[in-house]
Amino acid sequence: MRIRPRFDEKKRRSGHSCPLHVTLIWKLKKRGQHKIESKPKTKGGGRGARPTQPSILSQMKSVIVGTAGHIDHGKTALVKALTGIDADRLEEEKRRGITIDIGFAHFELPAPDGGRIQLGFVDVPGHERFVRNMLAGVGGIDLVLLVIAADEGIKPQTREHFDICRLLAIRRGITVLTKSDAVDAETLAVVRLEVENFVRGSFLDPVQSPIVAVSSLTGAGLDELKSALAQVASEVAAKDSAALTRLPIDRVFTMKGFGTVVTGTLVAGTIRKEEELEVFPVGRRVRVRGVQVHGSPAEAAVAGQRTALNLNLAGLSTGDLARGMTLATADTFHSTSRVDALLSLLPSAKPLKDGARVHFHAYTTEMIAEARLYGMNQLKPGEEAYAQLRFAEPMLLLPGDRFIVRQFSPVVTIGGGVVLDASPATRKQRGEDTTAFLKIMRDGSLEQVLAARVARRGAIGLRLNDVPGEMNIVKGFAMQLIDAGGLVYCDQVLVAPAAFAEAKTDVLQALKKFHDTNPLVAGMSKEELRDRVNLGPEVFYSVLEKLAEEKRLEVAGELVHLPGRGVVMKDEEAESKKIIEQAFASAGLKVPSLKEVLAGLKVDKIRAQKIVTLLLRDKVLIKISDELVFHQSTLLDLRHKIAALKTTAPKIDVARFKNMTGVSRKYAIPLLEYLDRERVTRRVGDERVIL
Ligand SMILES: Nc1nc2c(ncn2[C@@H]2O[C@H](COP(=O)(O)OP(=O)(O)OP(=O)(O)O)[C@@H](O)[C@H]2O)c(=O)[nH]1
Ligand SMILES: [Mg+2]
Repeated sequence: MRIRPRFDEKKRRSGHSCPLHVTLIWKLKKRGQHKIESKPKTKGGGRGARPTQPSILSQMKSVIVGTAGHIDHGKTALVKALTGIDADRLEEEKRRGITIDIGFAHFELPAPDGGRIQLGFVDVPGHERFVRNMLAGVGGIDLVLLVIAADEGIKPQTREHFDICRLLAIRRGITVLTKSDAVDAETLAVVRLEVENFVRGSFLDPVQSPIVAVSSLTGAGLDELKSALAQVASEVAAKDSAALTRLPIDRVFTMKGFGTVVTGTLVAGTIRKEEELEVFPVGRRVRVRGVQVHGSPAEAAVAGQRTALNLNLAGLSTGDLARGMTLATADTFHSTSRVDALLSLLPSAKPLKDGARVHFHAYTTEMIAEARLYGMNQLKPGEEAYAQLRFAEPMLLLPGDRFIVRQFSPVVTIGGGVVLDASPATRKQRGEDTTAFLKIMRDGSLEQVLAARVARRGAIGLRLNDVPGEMNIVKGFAMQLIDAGGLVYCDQVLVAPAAFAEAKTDVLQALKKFHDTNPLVAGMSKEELRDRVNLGPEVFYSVLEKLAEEKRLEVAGELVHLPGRGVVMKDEEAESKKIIEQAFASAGLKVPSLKEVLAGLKVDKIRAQKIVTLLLRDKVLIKISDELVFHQSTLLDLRHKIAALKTTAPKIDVARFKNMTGVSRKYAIPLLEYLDRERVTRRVGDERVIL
């Protein structure tokens, strides 16, 4: 079951719940002051001026910062104090003074190296009832601000959000002690100590990650926080803008006059105007009419940027899109209903039984899943295991994607993990070595991963075109890996050397068996052989080619045979030839059908047919119609007989011919026509004149 948050429905109806900056830009555009195609004045210098240079944007490092922490600890206030933007955009949020759904803001900071860093903020709700919304926002972030109010210290959602960050393997962050103005210096020092102990040994360990005390009210500590942010953001590994594109959708709405707009954190790749993307799991294409990055029109959005796209839906309607879907590079990926993963259970969780149902969250997707544990009946708290997650509906997931699982009921975060294989083998293909395979997926180099992915498919192999999608790598890189991997190319299919060798052995064995049971036959037809060894055409023909090259078999037209086998011995051929000839010679004019003669022979049909062809070529047998073949001596006799009639009776009709020869009408007519063709007779009305 796909769970669509209520707010999406609300937004679609009201059409005005997009963030302020997006609304503003699109409104300006509507008035013609700021066309979506036109360039922002600050960059392009007005109409007709230099085009916006996406390269400038892409050169500036873009980092997504997420907030995390307990309700009311001052996350939204902090984002506003840093960026000037109120990320609480819903009317209900403003009324209740709490964040309900994720909100967004952005600003730029001077980087320590003298350049600039673009920071996109995803502000999340702290309320325990909205953890699922928090999860939709936190999936794409690069660094986290773990917000802890100095006057309250560590609270339940401080722990839960921190667990989530660790399970998602967020690498960097800053711990922010907010509301420093609300406590005295002594209390602040105590809280700091408590917090230091809390984060020690994690990615937020004070050794590498600062703990900064601030007051959003007075502004105290904000400068220190900004320079810490610039420092950590400059150290964070940037998302890969050259990778295959993925934009998990977090909002969908319509703007009057502009149509459908989707927003999300661009987690990989680049999206350009006019580009076509595929919607997952819908599997349909849409076209990008316009791109906005952090609220400004752009030629392109690159990974690490908050992105809004104005879409041409090409037959879809706005209602077909929702949070949880993904826009991605077209014609590359497949949605999946099951993934193999490494699943970790939090020490605080209850044991997880094999087959248990959980709430699964990855990027903006939320889905019910069944967790099938490999090789165990239950997963203990604090431990990890390989598991297959089976979803109620397909979605786009790729190796390396992190996810969170929450207990089915009551709903609390219990664990998470990483997708190792989004195209798992079926039970039949799998055999016993799933664990070994998943270990390679987890720890192996990309070359080893590719080799294992190819090898597990045996002689079926992996299609070249499926490598990028299955491994989430661009084609050029896939080709490099393939070239380095010692894999066998079978046209468009990759096969492991061992499987190729096995296929070769199978082909040779099948041929040998064929020759043993059909000693008089020249060879086995290619298709029959392929059928026997059960290989796909690409692999089969590559195997044939290789074996022929190695002179271990020979291909003659459509037939394949082992060297020195499948050639009929001279005397055997002669014997068959004699039998056929005899059969026709002794039959006189009352010849049997060719089929009957061939069926009576011991030699193989194809071979016999060949001998008949030879006999016809040598004019030992003569074909006078599609059905009738005679021995040449029989026809010669007939010609003599007819010629001899000429002196006594120069004309002959069908009845007389039948009488004379003793054949039925079925034979008489074709024979007379033959005689006409041979100019022994000439037809005149119903009679024949003997020439
Ligand atoms: N004195 C003081 N009050 C603050 C500070 N920061 C936030 N507040 C107040 O704390 C309350 C909650 O702040 P928010 O920023 O909404 O808290 P939040 O963490 O975003 O809350 P949720 O999003 O609902 O989880 C508000 O009334 C703020 O005015 C601060 O530095 N000092
Ligand atoms: Mg808030």
